[in-house]
Amino acid sequence: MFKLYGFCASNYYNMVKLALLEKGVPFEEVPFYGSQTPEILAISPRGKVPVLKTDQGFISETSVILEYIEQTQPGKALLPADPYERAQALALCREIELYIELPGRACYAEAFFGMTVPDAIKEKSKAELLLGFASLGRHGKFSPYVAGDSLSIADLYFLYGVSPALQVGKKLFDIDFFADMPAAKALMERLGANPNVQRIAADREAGMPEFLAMIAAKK
Ligand SMILES: N[C@@H](CCC(=O)N[C@@H](CS)C(=O)NCC(=O)O)C(=O)O
Repeated sequence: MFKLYGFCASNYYNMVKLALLEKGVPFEEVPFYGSQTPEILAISPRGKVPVLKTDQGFISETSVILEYIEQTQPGKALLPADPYERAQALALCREIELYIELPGRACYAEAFFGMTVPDAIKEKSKAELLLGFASLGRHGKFSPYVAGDSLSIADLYFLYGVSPALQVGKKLFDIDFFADMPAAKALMERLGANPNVQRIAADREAGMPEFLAMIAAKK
């Protein structure tokens, strides 16, 4: 059985967890925080979460884990069978990760953890986020899912990569990045009603005090 290493407050961890739940693949969760200690680096080469333990060994990097699960596991397909449509869905994942999640992440310390992020970094993130959301608005189909008519890996990136960036927009820049994207907003609300998404949100809530205590200890 797969073992999913990570913690419930991690948005990348939750992308993989949702893929496994949606496909009905059995897995065990192993509490694991990223760091640069030799023990952690022996499992995760860059010290990041999540990591998937398979019968053959560990796999790191969310996009790679998700493709591995898609290639090896039965259950609901989370990528289109048609190669062109598949490429579009994967491009949307990459665009969300590179142009929305990562610039948003540069501001998480201030938006979520009571720290201060230098103005130059915030300005850079704001400019990148505006371009990232514009790109999502052009490329996303939202008909009704991000990449078309069925739930795909792009929706996992959307749900867990875009949500924190939306909060960064509101908290730090007083911007609603969804202001001109009603279909995206509606999809986010619909995804929130999915029972597996709700289960993950409850686990996240339960794991949050431990995670915040760890962040406080690091400060
Ligand atoms: N590129 C990685 C990013 C994963 C990532 O940033 N994980 C965060 C938690 S959400 C982490 O492990 N942070 C710990 C650290 O950087 O020390 C992936 O796609 O899996």
